[in-house]
Amino acid sequence: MSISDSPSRLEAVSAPHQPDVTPALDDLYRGFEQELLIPLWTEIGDLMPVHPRSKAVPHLWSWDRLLRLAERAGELVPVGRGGERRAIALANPGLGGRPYATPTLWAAIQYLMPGEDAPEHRHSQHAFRFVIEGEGVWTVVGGDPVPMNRGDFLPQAGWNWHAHHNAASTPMAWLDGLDVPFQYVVDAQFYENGRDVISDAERITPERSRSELLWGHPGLRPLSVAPEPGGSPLLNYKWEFTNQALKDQLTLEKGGFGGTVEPGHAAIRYVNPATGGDVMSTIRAEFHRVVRGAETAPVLETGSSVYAVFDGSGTVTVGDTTWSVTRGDLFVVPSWQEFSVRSEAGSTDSDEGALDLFRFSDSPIFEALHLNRTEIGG
Ligand code: GTQ
Ligand code: FE2
Repeated sequence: MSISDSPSRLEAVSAPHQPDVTPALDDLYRGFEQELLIPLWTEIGDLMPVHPRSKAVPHLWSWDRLLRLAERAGELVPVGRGGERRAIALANPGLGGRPYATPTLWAAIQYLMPGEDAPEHRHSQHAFRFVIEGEGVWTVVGGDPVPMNRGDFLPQAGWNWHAHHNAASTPMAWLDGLDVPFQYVVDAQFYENGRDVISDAERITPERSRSELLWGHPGLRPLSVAPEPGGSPLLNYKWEFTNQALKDQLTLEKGGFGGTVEPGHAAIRYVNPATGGDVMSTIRAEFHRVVRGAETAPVLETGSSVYAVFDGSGTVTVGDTTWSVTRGDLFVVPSWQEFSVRSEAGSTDSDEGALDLFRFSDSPIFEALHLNRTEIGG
């Protein structure tokens, strides 16, 4: 196709509210094209929509199918220098085949076989791990071995050295979240390889990391150390504390003392114990518990989220799409798409018989730039 026949020019010349096509007008558009100029009036609807129209679409990945493929990768694909991690990213079908769950967020299932090491490296990308199943892997962050068990949330701010090693006799899978797409689009990335093999002193398997011994006591901070700028100094938010916080909110609600965000919906945000703010500058993490039979109010928010179904089962609605979800499933909520969940009866570990959802989002970016907006839908 020649330049003069490009659809954008033909569309532009024949757009509504535009003068009739004349040789002079045609010549003007040809001039724009040759000088690499684009007039606003041909692009306004796409560039300045009345509300966000994300190219990302709502999508659900089933845990069973993901895990089966991760297991196959464990048998067939080695982990080591170069590839660095056996991590398999969720690729949102609206984002052109890129390994992006949303326009800003990377989400992946990472799989490590017994005895395997993922080599040390560091990068500007902020990252976390959330354990959906299993135990026996230690992530070594800045020389501090941190245990990973089901329900644990492990933030790891950018530019920290990290390696993972599986000290158990069984494979382990977990969820990774990073701000890879965001740092890609703003060209912020730096990356460096560390040692190929971690030392024996780092291969120990303590139940609590040094970071937890220092920072893991509610409301108390050590005077002996200054917190790291850039992210939370606490490297593991253990499940027992998250679970207890949610249980206590629901107990208060039952006693008529409130404490929940809405009836039957307890929720917490993971925060930096040194600041009370988000655990990382680009990623927010939360945990939601919706008791059996309860429903959340439909809400629209700027920014995108990825959810992991930690336990229970229910129905999730994102925009025009509704899914039945169950333990381990992962799904995406794009910017400004109405979102609600309903918790349903099902077999579950949590004593409330609730739908338990881990969520991460790019909200800190939106809040820092004053682009955050929330609306109750319905
Ligand atoms: O575990 O260090 O999913 O560097 C993507 C990039 C995990 C990691 C990912 C990473 C890692
Ligand atoms: Fe990494």
